[in-house]
Amino acid sequence: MNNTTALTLTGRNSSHFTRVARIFAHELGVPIELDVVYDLRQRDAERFGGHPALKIPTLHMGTKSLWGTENICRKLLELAGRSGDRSFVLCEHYADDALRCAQELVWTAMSTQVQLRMGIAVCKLPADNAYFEKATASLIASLAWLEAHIDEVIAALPSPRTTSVFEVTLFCLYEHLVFLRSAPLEPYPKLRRFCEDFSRRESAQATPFFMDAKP
Ligand SMILES: N[C@@H](CCC(=O)N[C@@H](CS)C(=O)NCC(=O)O)C(=O)O
Repeated sequence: MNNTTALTLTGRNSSHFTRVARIFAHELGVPIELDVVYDLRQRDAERFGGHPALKIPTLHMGTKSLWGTENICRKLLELAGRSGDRSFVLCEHYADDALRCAQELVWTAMSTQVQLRMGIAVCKLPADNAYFEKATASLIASLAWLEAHIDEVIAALPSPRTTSVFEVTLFCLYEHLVFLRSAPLEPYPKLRRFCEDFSRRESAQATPFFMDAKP
């Protein structure tokens, strides 16, 4: 693998996991082309860039592929020749338990959002099923915890830094909730302020959420 190999990301413009990888690439100055999956209900791994679990995103580097958003962020740092650059804070660099807990809640909330979206909006299952009601309760409680702890968690990140997996994932989670209007966001003013600040970055502005229209 050399630094001139073109990179492609199988994903969607409406996907918060995809956006995490794209923001990371942008912050690192690594060009990456999006290969859009138009229908998430498909059952053929080839339609998901070869991802056996039928998920997005997958990063393609010549003949090699890598899936898992966190893996992709780590790989992008390597590809940019900046593995040792601690101004990009990966999860393995966290030294604080509140920060580790917060990251776990953000990943979980992102997956819960997928569960709700795939189940209710895409597959048209009843929203009042106990399965989705529990998922919604989990999402709301996670957001409340993040709102209550965001100051200490941000303070626990190494400084100075360019960015961190925590900040990028929190931004993408919150913006995705705004985009899909899937939860009332009034109870979380601190999360909103954090995301307003983050949204001024070029990387955020270059990767807005929108629904990909089938060609
Ligand atoms: N653990 C995976 C999760 C990826 C994920 O859930 N992606 C969503 C889109 S944002 C997806 O593929 N949803 C389709 C499905 O769940 O069937 C990662 O880190 O990349």
